[in-house]
Amino acid sequence: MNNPKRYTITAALPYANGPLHIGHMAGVYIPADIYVKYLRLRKKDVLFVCGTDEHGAAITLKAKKDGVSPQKIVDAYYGIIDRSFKDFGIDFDIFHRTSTPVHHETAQAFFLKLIEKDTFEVRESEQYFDEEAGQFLADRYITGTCPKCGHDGAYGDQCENCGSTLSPIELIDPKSTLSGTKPVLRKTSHWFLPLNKHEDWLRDWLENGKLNGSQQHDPAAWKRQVIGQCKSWIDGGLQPRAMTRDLDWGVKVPLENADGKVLYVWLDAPIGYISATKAWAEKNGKDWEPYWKGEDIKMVHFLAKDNIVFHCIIFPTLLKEHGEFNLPDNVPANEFLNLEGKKISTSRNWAVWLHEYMEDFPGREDELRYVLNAIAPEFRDSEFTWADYQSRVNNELVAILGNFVNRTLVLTHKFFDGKTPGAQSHLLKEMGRTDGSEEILAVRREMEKTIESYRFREAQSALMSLARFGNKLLTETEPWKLAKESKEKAGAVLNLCLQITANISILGMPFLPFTCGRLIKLLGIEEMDWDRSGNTDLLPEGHAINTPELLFKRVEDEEVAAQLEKLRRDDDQPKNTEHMPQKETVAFDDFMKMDIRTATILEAERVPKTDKLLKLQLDTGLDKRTVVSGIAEYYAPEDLPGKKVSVLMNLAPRKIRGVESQGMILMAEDETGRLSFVQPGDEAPNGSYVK
Ligand code: B3M
Ligand code: ZN
Repeated sequence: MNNPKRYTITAALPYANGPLHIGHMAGVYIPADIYVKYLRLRKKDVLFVCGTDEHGAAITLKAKKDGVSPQKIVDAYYGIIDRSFKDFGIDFDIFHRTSTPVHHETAQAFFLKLIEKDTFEVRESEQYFDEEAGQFLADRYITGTCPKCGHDGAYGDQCENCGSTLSPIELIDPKSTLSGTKPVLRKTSHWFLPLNKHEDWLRDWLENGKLNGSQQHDPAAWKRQVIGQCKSWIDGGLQPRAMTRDLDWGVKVPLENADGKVLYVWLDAPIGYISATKAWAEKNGKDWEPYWKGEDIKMVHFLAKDNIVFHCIIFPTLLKEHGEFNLPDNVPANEFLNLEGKKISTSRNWAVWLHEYMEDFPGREDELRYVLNAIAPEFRDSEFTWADYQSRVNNELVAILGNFVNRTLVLTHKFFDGKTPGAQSHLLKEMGRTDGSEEILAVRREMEKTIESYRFREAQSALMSLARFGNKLLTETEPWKLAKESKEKAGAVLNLCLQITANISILGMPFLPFTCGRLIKLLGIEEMDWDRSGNTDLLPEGHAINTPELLFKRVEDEEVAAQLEKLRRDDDQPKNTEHMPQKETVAFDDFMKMDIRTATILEAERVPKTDKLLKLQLDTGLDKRTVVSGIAEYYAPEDLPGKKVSVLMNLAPRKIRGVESQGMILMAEDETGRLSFVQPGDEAPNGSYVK
């Protein structure tokens, strides 16, 4: 599309089950934000939407793990995620939520339209059901032995030990994670999207850009790996996919006889882009439809590679079936960012969290934006290391950009009283130099070309080349020496340097918004449109600039060492627990029903053929009894005799792996799942009440 009237830009909705880390930023949000800021500087009509994805097993599992309601989880993380986006200058028009009424209504109406169009096939299938918990089990809620490698603790959808994709039916000895009981197969019916029937048009659309016979997008403008991934999916044969689930958290299926059923999270989440648009329009007195329906819209979805199939195959199929909405013009998905040689892992806390970066490096948001964009995984996986962060900040931002701007401003104050000297291109020519206009314009053009083809790393390098050009000019002409022989010549050089600086304040805005904001203040100018860039007359003769201040600070070795130390310390270690919200209120009487006492471990041994379980003999003061405890990953049996513990005595006895467990040892569990004993002091003899 050559000159769209509107741009609708979406960024993948992060699950509201954890804070954001640098992988999210480099993969999705920084590229999207650069693109949007650029379009806005070009005065385009652009809408940038995002929000939290608040449904699906990712949320309910986290809620179960923390022992709180899903609502509590999503409320807590919505705030944390929203804050991080604001902190790093990610400029959404709206940051919405999929738990809002407008979203539920929009998703339900969309679904009903598809029912009307006969898009789905209702199919009956057998699924695992937990009779004790009284509910069907999502794949992730079932664990068992992996049929491929024998690993005990594989999930219903995947074995994390050997990486095989599984279906819950394949698990040997399946167990429900809700009740620990063996689930039973029960018949249930769901609405399936017969993707197999959509292969032909999807292929034509993805590979040739054709939709209903006309050219809808330019496939040459798409990243090869995105089309490649889709092609291999389609070549492998698309399967019908259930678009509903038996769950009590999510958007309810708006039909009769559908009690206990919700929309599949990947049906509801992308509709979140539409409902966010509606909410934005409502708030701003605008019309939402022109951003989704019509010829002259350019719609671009930013996301990471694990979301490609949902945005390039499933969502387009739903949109096309619905009939009223546009399909995306591009999906410039990124690959993954690794950290210090390993995959980023939320559960192992191998990550650089944005809210922690803010604490450790306040006021240095642009430094992280810059580095993450410089190494963004645009075409292949890439890696963040703290040493590389330090070297890019010190050798590029400080030594090139910061140094150039600072020298320019300081020299202008020193020799011209802080006033812009007049342009003198003939003097520059006499000195054997160009007047810079061609070079600056070339940078602008290069940036436009690369940004518009989603190559933001190259665009940022082009920006830096402008600062390099300016630095070289200063170093070679030495205006501080020139000023002594010819003030005019020194003025000619500094004029050009100031014009370059003003250009940087425009061209750099999408990449370094905070820095460019400060630069504008230092130059004493208003923010200018992109179209003003590429010129050497941005600052008129005599224009006063403000007192220089440094734009960037060096990253010291100690700061890098501290970050590395923190990563190592935190790796597999408890994370702070501030994100584990408080559970629901209980009555005092309910608490007092629990008989918790102090006890001492007498003997401990492993329960055969298990990874996690220990069988413990306890002296409870009242009696000697056996308790099975899932702590074998954290404690060796030989270290346990003599340890004081707290026991819930009146828990109904349960048989675990053939051993009757008479009670439960109280453990403290941190966010990573690591367990440690809740220990009474030595003063409390066995059998003392804990209350
Ligand atoms: N929440 C998956 C993810 O965070 C999902 C994206 C939804 S985009 C509509 O990776
Ligand atoms: Zn396995």
